[in-house]
Amino acid sequence: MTVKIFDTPQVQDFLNTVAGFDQDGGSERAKRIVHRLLADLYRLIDDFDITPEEFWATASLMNELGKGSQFGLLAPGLGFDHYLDMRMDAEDEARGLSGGTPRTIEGPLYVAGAPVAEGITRMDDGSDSDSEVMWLTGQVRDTDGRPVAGARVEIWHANAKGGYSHFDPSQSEYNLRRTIITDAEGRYRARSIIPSGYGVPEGSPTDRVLKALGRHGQRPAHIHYFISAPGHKHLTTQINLAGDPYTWDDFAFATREELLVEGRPIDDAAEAEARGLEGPFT
Ligand code: MBD
Ligand code: FE
Repeated sequence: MTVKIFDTPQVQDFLNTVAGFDQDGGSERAKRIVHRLLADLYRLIDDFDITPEEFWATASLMNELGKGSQFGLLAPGLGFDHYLDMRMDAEDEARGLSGGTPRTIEGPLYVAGAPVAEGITRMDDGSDSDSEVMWLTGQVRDTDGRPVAGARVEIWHANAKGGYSHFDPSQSEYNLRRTIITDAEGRYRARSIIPSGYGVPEGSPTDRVLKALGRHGQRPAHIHYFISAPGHKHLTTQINLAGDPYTWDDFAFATREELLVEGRPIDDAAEAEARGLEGPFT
């Protein structure tokens, strides 16, 4: 039998008590936020006639997410990371800050403390001889187009199986994770291997939520960047390797037109030398 109790004074008084409105201590902001959150959820329980079994199954799913440290993986799948980006974009626009490479989400797989190199580095440990060599080169410029020397470029990406070191026990520590300090011209160069897209682990709690929505947990091939320099706003972004079937079907909603990069074969040794694409690596 469907009952509706949310709009009764008893329930409204009860919500106020639960959110600490009758107490002096605590934080006003926390009280107001928890009150809103609980009100929305209580109303949802009424409107969808959520059964106790459904409620406790959800509690159990949340426990599993926590045990597997997976809330950070489900969050982008539910659009939270991209929604926060949309809010920061709107804030920048309202402040008149525009131009430059657009931001996109960090994701849950960054690890601090990667090896630091000056100007040029090699990111892969050389253990994966089947993967194709990839060079990442670029120049950090400020919004007036001036090169930024000494900027920190942190790069991390998956291997050809879509796995990230630290989370994938088959890889060495900090494989495919480096920090490069830009040279006098603001440039960085990194030798690495071409990554594949990431897929949410089959059967994981995140996968079960996505499956319930009829969705997949695939990301297109991508490379993460943090760019920072004193006196400049931190940039969190990614590039996408063009041509991936998931480019516009990313479960984490991170693709942006301006971040699509068309790879290009370098088969001319003279060009490679002219562009400084060789060791020694620091
Ligand atoms: C990833 O590699 C990633 O970048 C995001 C956002 C989510 C899961 C895996
Ligand atoms: Fe990623």
